[in-house]
Amino acid sequence: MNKNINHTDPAKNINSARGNGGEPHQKTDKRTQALTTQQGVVITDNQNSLKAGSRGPTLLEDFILREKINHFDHERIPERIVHARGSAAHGYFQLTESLQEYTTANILCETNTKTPLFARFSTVAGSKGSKDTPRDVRGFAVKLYTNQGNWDLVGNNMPVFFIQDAIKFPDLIHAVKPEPDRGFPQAASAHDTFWDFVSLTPETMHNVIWLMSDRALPRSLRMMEGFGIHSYRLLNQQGNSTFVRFHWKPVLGVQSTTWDEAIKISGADPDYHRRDLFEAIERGDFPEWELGVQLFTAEQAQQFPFDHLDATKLIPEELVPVKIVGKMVLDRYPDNFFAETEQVAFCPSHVPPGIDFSSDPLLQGRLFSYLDTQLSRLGSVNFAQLPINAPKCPFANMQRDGQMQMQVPKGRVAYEPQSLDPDMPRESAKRGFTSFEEQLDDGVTGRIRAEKFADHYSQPRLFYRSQTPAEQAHIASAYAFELGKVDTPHVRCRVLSHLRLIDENLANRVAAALGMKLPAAADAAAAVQDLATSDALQTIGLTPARLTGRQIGMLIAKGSKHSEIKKYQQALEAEGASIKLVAPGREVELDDGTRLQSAERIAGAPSVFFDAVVSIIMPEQAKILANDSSTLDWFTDAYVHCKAIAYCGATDEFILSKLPLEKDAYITPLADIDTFIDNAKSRFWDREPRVRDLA
Ligand code: HDE
Repeated sequence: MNKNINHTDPAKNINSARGNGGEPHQKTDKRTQALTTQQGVVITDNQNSLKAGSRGPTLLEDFILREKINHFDHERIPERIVHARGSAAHGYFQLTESLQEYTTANILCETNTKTPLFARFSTVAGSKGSKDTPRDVRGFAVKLYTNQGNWDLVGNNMPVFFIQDAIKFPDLIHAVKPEPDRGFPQAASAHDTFWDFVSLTPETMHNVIWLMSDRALPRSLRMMEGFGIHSYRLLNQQGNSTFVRFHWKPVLGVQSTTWDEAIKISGADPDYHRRDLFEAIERGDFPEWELGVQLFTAEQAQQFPFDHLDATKLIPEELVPVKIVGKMVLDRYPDNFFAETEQVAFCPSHVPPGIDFSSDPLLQGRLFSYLDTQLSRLGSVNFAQLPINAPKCPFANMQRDGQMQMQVPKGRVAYEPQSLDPDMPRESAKRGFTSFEEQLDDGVTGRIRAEKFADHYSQPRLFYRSQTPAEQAHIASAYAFELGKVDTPHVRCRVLSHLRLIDENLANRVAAALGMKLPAAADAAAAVQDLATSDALQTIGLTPARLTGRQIGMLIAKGSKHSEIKKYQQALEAEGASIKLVAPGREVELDDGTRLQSAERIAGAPSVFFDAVVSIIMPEQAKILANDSSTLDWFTDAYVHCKAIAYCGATDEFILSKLPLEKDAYITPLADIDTFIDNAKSRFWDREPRVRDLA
């Protein structure tokens, strides 16, 4: 952790010369290969274009310049229409419990196979360069390179979706994206068009309340649940079908930031989640999730108080338990962001034999959309040949040609049936993909929604009533914040009319925070049910009281006691925390003369980056830091974000005493290390009503 300071500059060993205009020329030597054009021609000078005289115009003849600039001009591909901003990692999946009884998919039957995978996490609404921490749903897409073909489980970090039918997806996305006339807001749902659309579309109410909850503010990508959302089918040897909903459960538990933190993080580090994923993998703290399945039959489904083909409905774990069957580990960051994270193409239609689709109308639309979108994004039907997309099991077919064809097929046969080439691939009834033979009960074609889809409020009510009081306050405050950004009064009013059907108390809180009168309740299309609450839907309830995966910020400065620093480092690391040293500069001389490198300057590392903070400084430095606003914010923010703080005498005397904070059980002197360690495992939510006027 205490990296040795190394000031050696490797550039000194490079074979470098200066050119006519003072420009550096780093020349190849025995170790390095020569720089070439795309055609393999070695380049003599990568600093100067070919000119008529040293001060004259550039010559068209310079094919080296033209090739380089031409390639550069076309470096970008269209970003994803949704989920443009993402971060990914390689890893593997290992099954712990076979589902052989239910499916023929090897990945769900073979416990001794390690299946390589690539997982990409994303925000939905923002552009590729937008911040990591908006209030948003997160994409959770996993490409599993199974030995029977790729399986893309393309899900989200929330178990439900906004709409019930794919035909509404373009409307939903157009409503949430920047408004077309003004081109803002970026990566935000807090604007009129989003709330106008959702307030006129009651089926969105369930996902919207999840969006208003702390689930939309993950602390880390490593601390999110993933959900396949739709019901899929598992098919066994006999062709029997069992419905399944897929869950990814993070080993670190579900953890979130507060809204105030999320806003400040996005200013201080727009790459917060991406950096966290990268650093965790670099440290060897490999993110892990358990794969869970909810299995149920069509007969069971008929007893549910909702239709499971409706993607706005979750199946409470109390109704159908989540059976843990395997584990995903992410152990390698991509080598190249573009080639892998950007070019990966997920399609829910990629499933191996033994996994099949349900008739969920949203899923059915997705089966078309994802394949189709790759044509605009990757530009060719051959996108599956890119290394990140290609299966890792044998594959062979007679599809041919197309832009950017990478393969060189041999022979004269590219059709089937054929009798000229005995080596060409043929179908296999035994190993091939088979669709479930569903007996359809309603053979009439029509644009008709299933009747039970009309229940729009029972599950949002279930969700709200399942939350702890702190989470309910966050939800009410989120509605108030978002609606506070909506200028059109009738839109705000319409949202309140829906909230009354979800929970009268929620509606009252939001109306009061907005200073508005409650309108009449909306007209529900179906009776609202009081369903049994479910603790599994909480966030705070799912945060384990552990330090593993948490990050502690430690403020040190000139003359800080090395022995104290070590004591805290050792104790915290033993509990699984990682520690970042924060200081006025990047190097610090301690009391015993040791020079330590800090991870960040305090001006660049606000306490919103950390789960708890420790301050070990001497009086002289404390006096200086007491006049530094970033230091004062460091402690104030840790306090208002309900974090544990361990302080030394000088911090107390010169800094804390200046701040409007009340010493409570989560603010402890350095000597009380055990209490700090216990406190740092969670947030002190009891402090929140004293520091924030929540709705
Ligand atoms: Fe997507 N979605 N989606 N979506 N979605 C895309 O595909 C679409 C839906 C999800 O990391 C696009 O390759 C339609 C539900 C994720 O690359 C596009 C509908 C869920 C990702 C598309 C939905 C998702 C996408 C954009 C309604 C959760 C990012 C680029 C029928 C279960 C994957 C692309 C990645 C991406 C369409 C609804 C999750 C346009 C039409 C429900 C995680 O094809």
